[in-house]
Amino acid sequence: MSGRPAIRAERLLERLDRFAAIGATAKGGVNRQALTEGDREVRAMLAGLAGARGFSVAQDEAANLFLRREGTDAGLPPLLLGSHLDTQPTGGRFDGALGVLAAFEVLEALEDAGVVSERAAEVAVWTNEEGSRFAPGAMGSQAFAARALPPEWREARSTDGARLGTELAATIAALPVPLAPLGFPIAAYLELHIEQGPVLEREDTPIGVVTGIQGTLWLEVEITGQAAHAGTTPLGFRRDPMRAAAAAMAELYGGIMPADSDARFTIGRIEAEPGSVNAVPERVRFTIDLRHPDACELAALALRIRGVLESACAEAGCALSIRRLVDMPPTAFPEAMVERVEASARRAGLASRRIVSGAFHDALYLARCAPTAMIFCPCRDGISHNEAEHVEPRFAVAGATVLLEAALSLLGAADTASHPPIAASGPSAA
Ligand code: HGY
Ligand code: MN
Ligand code: MN
Repeated sequence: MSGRPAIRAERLLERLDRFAAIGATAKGGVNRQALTEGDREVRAMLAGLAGARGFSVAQDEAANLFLRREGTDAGLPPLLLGSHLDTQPTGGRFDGALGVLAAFEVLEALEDAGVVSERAAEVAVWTNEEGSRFAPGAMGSQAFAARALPPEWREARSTDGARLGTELAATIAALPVPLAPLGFPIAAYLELHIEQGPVLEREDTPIGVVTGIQGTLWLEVEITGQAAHAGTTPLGFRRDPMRAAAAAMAELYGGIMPADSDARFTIGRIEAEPGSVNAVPERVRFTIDLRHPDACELAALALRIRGVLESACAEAGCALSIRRLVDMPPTAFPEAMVERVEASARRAGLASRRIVSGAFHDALYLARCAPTAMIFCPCRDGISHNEAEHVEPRFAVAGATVLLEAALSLLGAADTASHPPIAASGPSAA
């Protein structure tokens, strides 16, 4: 080993700029939605960088991409590091991309230093984490953890009318590399991500040690009434789904978040059919994103939402249907992994604090496969899912440094008596 592995800040920061150019928006953000040409372009770019370093590249039938640096024992489950490269429609340069490029930087740092590890280390690029073009989110990591891709997902239609199965096939075909199995044993999983909230920046703490992820429900609400003439139809003759939706929304906005500071209630998308200025709509469809750290509270809120919608629809003479698009229960990461990340931050000389993630991440599903941990770094004003998303270079490098330290400890390639490498037997409470 030629010297201790180290993150090369300029290489990481240059990559972040280069990748942000793919799908760059006029306002300085990124629109690189899942399984679009931009997504395929960055996947190819990363695969090229991996090939240039002698790392092998593979992808599975969910188009999850794997870049592998071999260890001495190919039979051992690898250490996996990763995140996602797809973005929101008006996304930022760092949500997902920081985790992927920092993970790749870790592999390069190991290679530069000639680290010999028993286990392979792999970077995973998970398909469609955002879920904004095709629901559900965290699609690739869910399929990996379940070792199956539900057939009905392939028929999912995007907001721009595309069929998921078609886009998935095009993405896989665009990168002719060996096919990886959908799901395979891994020793542990690490993910670096921006906090997407204000806590770390407010406390000027460079590292967040994520203890878990709150629960998330996505609902698609459809209210059906009767289309009618806007000018000639008196109130008593209307069955107006927009009126039902507006009444329910007012009650839910007024009653959920003001009453519980841990609850998150968001209506991000709404559409009316036929969508004509002078016709009472026949149908209104909107999404609800509901989150809570407590599973029971989440379930209670979901029941309350259904009740409010049912009474508003009854009042307006409309029919109601609610489809559950995403149901992610709250997840806690193993204490041993949390402590390992804290020890890694200490070795890197960086202050850290424990934090629960308000956003979901692919790590939520990897936690079902192996010991999993997440590292957060601050983002400016806590802004994310916004083109103004920004991370100070020093924080991006700090996060990557802790990711490297944690990887070294798990690979058994660091002087960490306190945290021995993963037992050779494979996944454990590492
Ligand atoms: O919605 C989320 O929590 C994630 O950022 N996609
Ligand atoms: Mn993300
Ligand atoms: Mn996101």
